[in-house]
Amino acid sequence: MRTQHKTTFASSFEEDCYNGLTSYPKYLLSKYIYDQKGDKLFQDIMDLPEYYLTNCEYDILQRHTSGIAAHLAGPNGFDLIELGAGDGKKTKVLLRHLAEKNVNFNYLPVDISENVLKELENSLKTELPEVSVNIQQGTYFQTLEKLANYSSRKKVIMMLGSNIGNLLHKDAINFLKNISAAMSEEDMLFMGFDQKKDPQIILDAYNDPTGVTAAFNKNHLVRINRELGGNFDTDSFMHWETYDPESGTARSFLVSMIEQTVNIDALGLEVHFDKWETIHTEISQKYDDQTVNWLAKEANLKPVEFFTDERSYYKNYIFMK
Ligand code: AVI
Repeated sequence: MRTQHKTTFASSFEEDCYNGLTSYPKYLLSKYIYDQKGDKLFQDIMDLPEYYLTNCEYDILQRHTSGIAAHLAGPNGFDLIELGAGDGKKTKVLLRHLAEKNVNFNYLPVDISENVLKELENSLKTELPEVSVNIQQGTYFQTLEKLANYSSRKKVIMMLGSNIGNLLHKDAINFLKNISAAMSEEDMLFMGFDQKKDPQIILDAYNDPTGVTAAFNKNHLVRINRELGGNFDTDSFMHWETYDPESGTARSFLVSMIEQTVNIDALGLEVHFDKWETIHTEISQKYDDQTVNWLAKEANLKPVEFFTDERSYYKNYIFMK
């Protein structure tokens, strides 16, 4: 590996890749998996029979729609702000119910991708034309700040998919603190947390036999090759998943099956891999009530209710300040 330190970078993607691949042990940040191809692979993951998370949350929203809606809707209506709205498949269950019950609410889906938001807006126009939709393109916290004075009504901030699980606990606490700072006393946070369960079920969810998850993980390398002029041979890396049932942390790795050197032109970097050397690529944290209560307390939030599926694989909690 070259020893001189690069100090100027054209983007945070460059800088983060440089830092991760010159560290020991090596790592890459999971947020960079999601380019167009990564988004598509994640959609495919959500359709896998092994990836139980999506169906569990869908099941919760279907079984407990009226209970959830009763908690979220304030007496004067409310604004429903969804962080990371995606295709809205799960959210539409709730939106449909709220519309049928004539609840007075606005739906404000937040996403970094204008495309995703436009598609969601168009699908809602045909499927649920009675819902008032106001798309918000931007990062989560910039948008929450911008929406602070959007209306005087109760705000419900919603984040589905156990996306918080991709953060280390200290980062999750900061994330929740930022949400809490955007909430007033009557506001609510509705958030999904994947739960600890039979460790084999978790390992299978992140290591499907068809190799979709492996391709998703290797998209890190594909993206570096395309955008940073890398020459990773993706076949010489294997996807590897571990799960620690005590901490509840599932960890994804790419393991170099041979000794090799990879060049990344845009970073001016030669990266050496010993045989079986690893790149840590993602964590997917699994929770129990004790851990969720602790995270909430650290972030100045209180869990006031939760909803779960038949097997208690997954929980959606409601938090207030
Ligand atoms: C987006 N996130 C919650 C997924 C998860 O379960 O950690 C990403 C994922 N990684 C591998 N499979 C799915």
